[in-house]
Amino acid sequence: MRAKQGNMLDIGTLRENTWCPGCLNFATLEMLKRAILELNEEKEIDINKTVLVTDIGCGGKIYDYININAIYALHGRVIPVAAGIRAGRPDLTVIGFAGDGGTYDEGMNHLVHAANRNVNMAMIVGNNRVFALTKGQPTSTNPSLSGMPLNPLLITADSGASFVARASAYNPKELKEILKEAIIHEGFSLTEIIQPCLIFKNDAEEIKNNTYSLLKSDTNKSLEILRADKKGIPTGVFVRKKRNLWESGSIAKRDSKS
Ligand SMILES: Cc1ncc(C[n+]2csc(CCOP(=O)(O)OP(=O)(O)O)c2C)c(N)n1
Repeated sequence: MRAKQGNMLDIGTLRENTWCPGCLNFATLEMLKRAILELNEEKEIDINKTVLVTDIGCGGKIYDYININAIYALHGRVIPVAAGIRAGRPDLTVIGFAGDGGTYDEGMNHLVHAANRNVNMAMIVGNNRVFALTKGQPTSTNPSLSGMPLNPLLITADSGASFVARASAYNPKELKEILKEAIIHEGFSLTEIIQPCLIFKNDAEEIKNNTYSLLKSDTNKSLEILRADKKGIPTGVFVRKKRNLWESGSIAKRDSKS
């Protein structure tokens, strides 16, 4: 049973929050709750037909703090679980939520294929460039790992994703706006939230100084800038297009041919 707060539902929980004090995950939690509530009010989604699939990790603990239908997936396996839900129940709005470790390291194969098949789900990734819950090992977006950090936004765009975006946890207004669009986008959407890990990779100043918004720019131009800029951290929407969906109908058609 959800309580009403003013005119809006309250989808918080009474679970003790174990994130570190000041963690940027608090900003993301608040904006994700507001995005879901506003979309529900605007009748863009039905909150009772919305499912959150979360990973193991600090970010994944968001499962405990949002009172909507949700499932904890194995580490790195948010996307296949979400895709399975979507295949069986195409009437549901499916949101995946994970860290960069789970999505871009353990789960990279799933990201590439879900983007390529255009699975109709919204994947949200908190990118703090470390495996935070296991105490800060570098992930593949971390320059200290190989000297050549991956840019998963480009990999996902080049895999055919129909929506690719990045927001900063330091710009909650833009974050909420992008999350709302990503959740109702028809097809696969990736939204990366750039954030520091205040304990194991505190590059808060670097993020604040190097982030700039392209949200109001044309997506083709934004994607070009994303490819070219190796130092800055552009935010905004880099891909926004319509493609055929991977739905139960298309799986059935494929199976009947084999
Ligand atoms: C299959 C598997 N491999 C490894 C682990 C250990 N593990 C749990 S959380 C985690 C790190 C999560 O990092 P990330 O996905 O970046 O999320 P964050 O904690 O930074 O939010 C790891 C390696 C696990 N639980 N299961």
